[in-house]
Amino acid sequence: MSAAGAESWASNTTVAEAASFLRAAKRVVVLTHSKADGDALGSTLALARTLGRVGVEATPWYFGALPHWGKLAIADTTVELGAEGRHPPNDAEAVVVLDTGAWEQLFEVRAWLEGRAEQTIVIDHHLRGDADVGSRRIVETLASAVCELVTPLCVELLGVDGPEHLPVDIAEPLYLGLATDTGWFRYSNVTAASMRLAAALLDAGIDQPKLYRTVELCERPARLRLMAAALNSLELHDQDRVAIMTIRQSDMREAKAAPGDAGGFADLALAVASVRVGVVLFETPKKNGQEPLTRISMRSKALDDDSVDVNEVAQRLGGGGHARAAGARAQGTVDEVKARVLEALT
Ligand SMILES: [Mn+2]
Repeated sequence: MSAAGAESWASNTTVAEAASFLRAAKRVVVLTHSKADGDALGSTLALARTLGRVGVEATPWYFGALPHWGKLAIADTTVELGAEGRHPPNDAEAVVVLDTGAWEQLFEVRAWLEGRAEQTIVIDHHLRGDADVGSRRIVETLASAVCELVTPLCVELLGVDGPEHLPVDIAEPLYLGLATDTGWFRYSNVTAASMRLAAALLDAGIDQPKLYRTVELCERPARLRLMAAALNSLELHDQDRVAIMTIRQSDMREAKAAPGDAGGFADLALAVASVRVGVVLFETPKKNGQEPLTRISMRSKALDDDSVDVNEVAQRLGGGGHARAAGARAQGTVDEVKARVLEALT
């Protein structure tokens, strides 16, 4: 099998079939993209808790930094933190990959996951993925969050009448993914379906103010110092339409920041009227003998016409994502990568 283009990155199975496949497994490994975000954590936790309730041992494995509130979201659910040389057990009978289907976002676990496509289900809402990650796929690119796609699977597995009847410890992580991937229901990916699901999950009894406080109002002071450094680095290009911020390892040290403190800044510059695309370039820590690597995050403004398709730009840089939010990891120093990003954008 080869990489799937937009035409083949589509569902080839149903929720009912996915549910019966997972029910038949004894041990399930639940994976998501490197550096799990709210949707990645929420979908993996909701599915693992659901499978646990129906007698299937399911363990999420996370690679890369987690958000600082990750522990609160995980609570007493058993999860594993993977690393180089620390990968899931080989006797897993089934694998679920959530919120990505791209090798590029699964690089830390790729060596373990490769060759397991027959046992693997991918559930994703991104525009592209690699067809050889999993033989079964549920893909809906119009879903605002992968939690929107995992919800019917949880409902099916538990045999309840709808999301409003889900146990609150499953409804809550689903809401977490929905809320964070839509910027708390502000982004252009919000649909009537996402609002209906949010309403149903509220009916299930989740505590939305508490969740908002946990995720959005609990930053460490280092995060604000890092934000100040990022804003200080702001450059405007292409008649003030492209905003680029840079975070270097020296900024991380001065702010006493942890890797998880650096995400989500690409949004900030979109507040400026003329700006159509916000870009953050993150200098990754140097590894001995390896080429410098720069992480690129891009956000674009939803405009009536002429919105920039950052997924398309990210793909040209070796990454991907969504039309309004995408990223890539590129070889080269921050300054080298900046020149390439600007060339791709202008
Ligand atoms: Mn997502």
